[in-house]
Amino acid sequence: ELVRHGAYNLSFPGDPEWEIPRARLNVEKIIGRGAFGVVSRGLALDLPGKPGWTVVAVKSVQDDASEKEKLDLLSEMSVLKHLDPHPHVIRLYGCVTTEARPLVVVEYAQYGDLLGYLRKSRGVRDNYYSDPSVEPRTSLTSKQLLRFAWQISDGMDYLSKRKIIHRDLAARNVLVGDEDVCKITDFGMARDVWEEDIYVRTHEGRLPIKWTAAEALFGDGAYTTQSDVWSFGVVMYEIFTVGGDPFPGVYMRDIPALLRNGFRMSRPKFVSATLRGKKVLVIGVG
Ligand code: ACK
Repeated sequence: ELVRHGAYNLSFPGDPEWEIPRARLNVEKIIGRGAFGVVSRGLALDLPGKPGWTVVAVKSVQDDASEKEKLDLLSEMSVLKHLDPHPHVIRLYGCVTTEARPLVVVEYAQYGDLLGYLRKSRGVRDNYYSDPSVEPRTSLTSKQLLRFAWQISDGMDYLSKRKIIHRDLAARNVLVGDEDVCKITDFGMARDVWEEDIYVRTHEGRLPIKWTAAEALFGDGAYTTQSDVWSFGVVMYEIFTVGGDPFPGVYMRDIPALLRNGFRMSRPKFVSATLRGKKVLVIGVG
């Protein structure tokens, strides 16, 4: 089914099963803006199975977005449509395709992205994210950090079982919701996402070099569930350095050659002895 868009003459693939009547959605405040699009907080009335008002996040595109960018947003949504609600994956509520700009309505995660959450836990004066020789101070316990890692692995396990390759797993693409629960987000868009200093332009688009598996960087550039596992390893580095920058001191442009020569990121200097030692009990954390 196609929904026609008068003045703009654009067409989006509508889906009556997921369409939210525009009148039941109040878009309130912009909470994030970038080359990728715009994220706002909003309220939705009477979502399926949720009577009354629900706080939601509304994803949209910039005012000057091309039709391709609009369709990309809806293609992310079409990935989410095939998932059942999972505690560690951001949940899709529906979309609005009856206006010039499509809106994708997802679960709201009140604490924002995990990278910001980790960095905030260091306190306002601690800005040493990129200096691995400075021990991070944090209000988070090792157990909480381990729980984040477990939740993300659980969400990724679910995605991989549904044959979804994320391609852009990173702490910036994990959200923290009620009770500090991590939820994976921003998948399906990876190849089209753009962020300075993280993605570089290639024939395929932009790549988050420091999070991308060696085999996906060169060779045929194929992404698999295993390349998501590599990214998960980098996320573990981000978690246990409490928001540290991966590959400290290494220029992004040097990474492919270094990896090809067998170079790997070293273990962070400041990880608590219980996590570093052999006594880590991962089973049952969660
Ligand atoms: O740290 P933040 O507030 O959390 O800043 C980023 C920004 O939008 C750009 O991605 C926030 N954001 C994205 N999706 C959601 C969501 N579902 N719930 C809450 N905040 C979100 C993210």
